[in-house]
Amino acid sequence: MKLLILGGFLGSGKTSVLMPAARQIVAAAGGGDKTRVAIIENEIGQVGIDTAFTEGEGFTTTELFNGCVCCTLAASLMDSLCQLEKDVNPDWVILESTGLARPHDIAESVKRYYDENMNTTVCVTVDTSRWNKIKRIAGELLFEQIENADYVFINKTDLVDRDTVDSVKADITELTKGKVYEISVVTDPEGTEKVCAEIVAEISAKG
Ligand SMILES: Nc1nc2c(ncn2[C@@H]2O[C@H](COP(=O)(O)OP(=O)(O)OP(=O)(O)O)[C@@H](O)[C@H]2O)c(=O)[nH]1
Ligand SMILES: [Mg+2]
Repeated sequence: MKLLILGGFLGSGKTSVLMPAARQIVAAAGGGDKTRVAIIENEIGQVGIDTAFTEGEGFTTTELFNGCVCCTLAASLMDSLCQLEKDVNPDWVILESTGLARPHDIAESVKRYYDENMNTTVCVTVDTSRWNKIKRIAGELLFEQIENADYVFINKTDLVDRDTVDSVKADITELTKGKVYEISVVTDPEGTEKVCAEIVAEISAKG
């Protein structure tokens, strides 16, 4: 099983990116078979708004609520992966982490406690329109999320002007070791699908 972890601050676009990513995985496998992808939704609270959405699209979705899988619910994540492998045996698991998680830590624990050879990838979304405000409030957390990401999506570029996109991109590029893409899930869904297809192909090539 490959694990794609979608991280990024609250409201940055994780769920919006999840669907094109899941669709591109299914398409890359020849289309049609949605059991190739399973989704895990992690939420800090008790209510899962995102789950109704992912299940509505036909993907098996496991909910992990009331905590964060990068800390308090780490053991529950291992249980869920084990259960999914047994029941569904998907090629890919996409995990949407909470906005307050450190996705790189999740990847590390999965390798340490579940499978040291697991193909894990961290993809982080950034709300370009709120970057300058949020970095002042949640600086350290945001920076850590981005620093260790394999891919960073500078999202919601439709809400800002070109200069703002460029300055946010400069900040992110300086911070991260990963590849940086500009996207706008809402106004350019085709562009987002294309980026997801590219990433799915790259991850698949890693084995
Ligand atoms: N204008 C614009 N809105 C967007 C874009 N991407 C996402 N949104 C909107 O931003 C809001 C949050 O998007 P989500 O995908 O739910 O974000 P999230 O990171 O999953 O949010 P949480 O799970 O609550 O942390 C929704 O209302 C989306 O429709 C974008 O590219 N442009
Ligand atoms: Mg979400």
